Amino acid sequence: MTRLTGRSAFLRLLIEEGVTHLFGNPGTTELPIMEVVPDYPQLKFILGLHESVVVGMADGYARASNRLTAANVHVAPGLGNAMGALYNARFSGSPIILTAGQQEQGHGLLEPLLYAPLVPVAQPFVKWAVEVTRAEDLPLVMRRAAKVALTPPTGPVFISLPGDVLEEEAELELGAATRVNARMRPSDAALAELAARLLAGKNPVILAGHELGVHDAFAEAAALAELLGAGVFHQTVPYAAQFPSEHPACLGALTRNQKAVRAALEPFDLLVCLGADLLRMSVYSPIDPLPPGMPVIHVSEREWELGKNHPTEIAIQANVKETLAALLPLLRAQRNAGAAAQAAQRLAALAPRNWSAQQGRARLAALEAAEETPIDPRFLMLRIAEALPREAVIVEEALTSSLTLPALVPQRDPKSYFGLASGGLGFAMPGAVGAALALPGRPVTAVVGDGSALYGIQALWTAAHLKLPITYVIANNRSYRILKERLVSMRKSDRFVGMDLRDPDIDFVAMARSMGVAARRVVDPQDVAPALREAMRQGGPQLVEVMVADGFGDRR
Ligand SMILES: Cc1ncc(C[n+]2csc(CCOP(=O)(O)OP(=O)(O)O)c2C)c(N)n1
Ligand SMILES: [Mg+2]
Repeated sequence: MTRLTGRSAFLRLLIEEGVTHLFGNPGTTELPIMEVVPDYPQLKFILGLHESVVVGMADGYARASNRLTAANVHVAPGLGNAMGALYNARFSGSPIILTAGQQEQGHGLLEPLLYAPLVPVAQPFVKWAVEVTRAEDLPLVMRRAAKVALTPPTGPVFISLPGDVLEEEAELELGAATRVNARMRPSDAALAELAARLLAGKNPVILAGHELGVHDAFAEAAALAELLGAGVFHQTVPYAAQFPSEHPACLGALTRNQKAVRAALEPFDLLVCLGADLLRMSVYSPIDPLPPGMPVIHVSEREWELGKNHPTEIAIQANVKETLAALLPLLRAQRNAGAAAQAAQRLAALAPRNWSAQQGRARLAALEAAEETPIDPRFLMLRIAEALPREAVIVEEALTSSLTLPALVPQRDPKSYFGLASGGLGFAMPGAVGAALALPGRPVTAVVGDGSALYGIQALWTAAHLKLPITYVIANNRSYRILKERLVSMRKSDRFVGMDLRDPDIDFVAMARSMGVAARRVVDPQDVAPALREAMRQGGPQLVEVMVADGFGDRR
């Protein structure tokens, strides 16, 4: 037993659970915590200047490290500000313990400023939400929160910390961490059935998901693709990297367009979904993205995803790496010479349309637009791809401007790419900070649209404060171009209201400099490459604002 205040117990328990960074934005209700932060140098406090940025940084850190991450925000308004980022973290399954200071119990009843019950606010977006009512419960609550966040399906949890609990002294037994080993592999019978079904497919295709990246299973997935002679699509949502793009079986990413996805899948007779979301879409369409009657095999540790929207012939709740490790020897043993020859033939036939072939075409298209001013975003993406060092980490949220980026920059390793999660904007600016903290030694390049950047622009200050090796490339088309495009294509109107970021124009260079980030603006296509090279050479946080075409003749 140790006699401790609630505030010290809170920090000690975070540290004992392996947390190294506490992302936060403090207020009066968090002062007890801030007071003791200096007592625990093992836990680095990372200040974010808005709660969406705080949770966005934590999300980036969690995605890039797959480790338990902590974030603290300020009572009801702070939690409210964080909800969009929390929604993102829920999609990406980030194991975050989100806490908020709360008005003292009883005092809250008087409805003071800043008070509202916090648990019901956080609840819909987290795996578990609870308010601590006695300091003596902190060990149990914190240990359980860590366990819940880290057990697949991983995801954020929320704890409300009333002031009186943080002040209270109690005799505490801090206990010890529990880690649930959820690296389950299927039963022998299930593996045998799976192997037989896979070998019965005449023309299978694989849908690769982020669980392959999270569990470091690129090699196993590649071996499966080779054994089956199956092409591999990246899943529709790029929470994290999914499959090495340069592998000859890689066919690039499926879009979130139902009609296009269905057409892409139609030629195949079996869809093998590995640690992926089965065709998560965005905008409504009456068309089902899965071709009618297409048989599906789905392996995921996220039980909820299995058979969620589509009947699934074989649905297996298991760890994808363990499953593949057990499955591959069976397939090797059972596959006959005829099947092996057919697989090799299918694989060879993918060459003209695999990722590498697509990259060649994307490169040519980008080069054809090389002279255009304003700069064609495809040309910008090509120049970014060329400038990136091999070990670079991409954080991406540039919508229309970055459409071609996944075709130009290969996913090489599980930490090489972090993109859109829930559709909610505001991840990339702070996410890059979290990724840079989680992956020391790896330069981070954040490719961000002008609109998207403004949902998390304060992250620039944290990047400057911590001198992080991040290059922010802002694709500035002075608009919400995607909304304009959709108004035209979906509603046949070009009366653009609320989609232009002009008059006054936004000066990202001045904004970056005001927060301590060196910045330059590029207008001429031939200046793109030198500006990117120079920014990346500097090492510290840098911003390159690139004026790109708005797609509508830059009319005002
Ligand atoms: C939090 C949040 N608010 C609003 C939106 C709606 N939205 C989707 S795309 C978009 C425009 C993004 O602009 P930008 O980053 O400049 O990319 P562009 O469309 O110009 O390529 C907006 C406002 C959203 N997805 N998330
Ligand atoms: Mg824009």
